[in-house]
Amino acid sequence: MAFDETDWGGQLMRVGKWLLAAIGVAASNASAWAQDAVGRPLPWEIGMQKSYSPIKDAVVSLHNEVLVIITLITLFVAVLLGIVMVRFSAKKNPVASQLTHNTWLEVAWTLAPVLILVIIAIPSFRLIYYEDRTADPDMTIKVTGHQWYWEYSYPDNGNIDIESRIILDEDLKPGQLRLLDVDNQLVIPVNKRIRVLETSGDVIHSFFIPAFGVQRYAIPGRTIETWMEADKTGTFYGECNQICGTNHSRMPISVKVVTQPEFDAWIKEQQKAAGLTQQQKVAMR
Ligand SMILES: [Cu+2]
Repeated sequence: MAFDETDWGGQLMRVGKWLLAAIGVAASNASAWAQDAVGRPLPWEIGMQKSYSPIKDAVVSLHNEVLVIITLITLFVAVLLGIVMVRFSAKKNPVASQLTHNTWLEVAWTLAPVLILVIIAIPSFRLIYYEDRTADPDMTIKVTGHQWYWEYSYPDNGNIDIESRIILDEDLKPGQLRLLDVDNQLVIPVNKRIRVLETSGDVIHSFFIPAFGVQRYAIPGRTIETWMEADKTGTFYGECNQICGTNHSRMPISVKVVTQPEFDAWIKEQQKAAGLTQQQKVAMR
């Protein structure tokens, strides 16, 4: 699949920033943010977050295709309305037509929308199956939603298990993002296909990372699969986006994408902290 790289959100943001600068308002406090925060929301953003993964490229591409179709439909309906208002106004057309049925016209205006929906459905289903499963992943992580934190397990790396909780407002350090930064990040290697298996320990949560185009329910008693592949190192932010209780807004996702050697070093550190024995380490091989 070839995906259009047009970044409408970025374009709109640039226009917004320019307008604000023109009236003398500081458009963004980007410098105050952590330097490596790559996938994160920005002030005055209208479109989607910039893409940093193949799935998100596909999402943006489908979005642009559908945008063309709905724009054409809207223009077509607007033109028809204009014609009706001018040509069939009470002034110009005092005697209304008594016509109530026209079989061919009715067949046409039923079939045309059906065809348009089929045209949209084909790339849409293609995308659903594309993000559903990855053929040969480089590694697997398991994501478990809890009220109200995330748990990340690395079954390929000795079942390391980390819990990730929000940094509360009063504990925020300079450069940390409110409602987005966490104590323990999900760490993954760059340019690697990562199979994500999701489940929940209590209620339904949803694992959502806009920059990777990842959005999947975490449902208790079920395991749901998706995948992600980051094409840039840095920090990427997401949130639980399924209403899951009082602190639904207090379970952000922060992903640290690092190089493979950095990832290996991090895994070793975690194994040491978890106190894995040599026997367990050998068994993992
Ligand atoms: Cu949740």
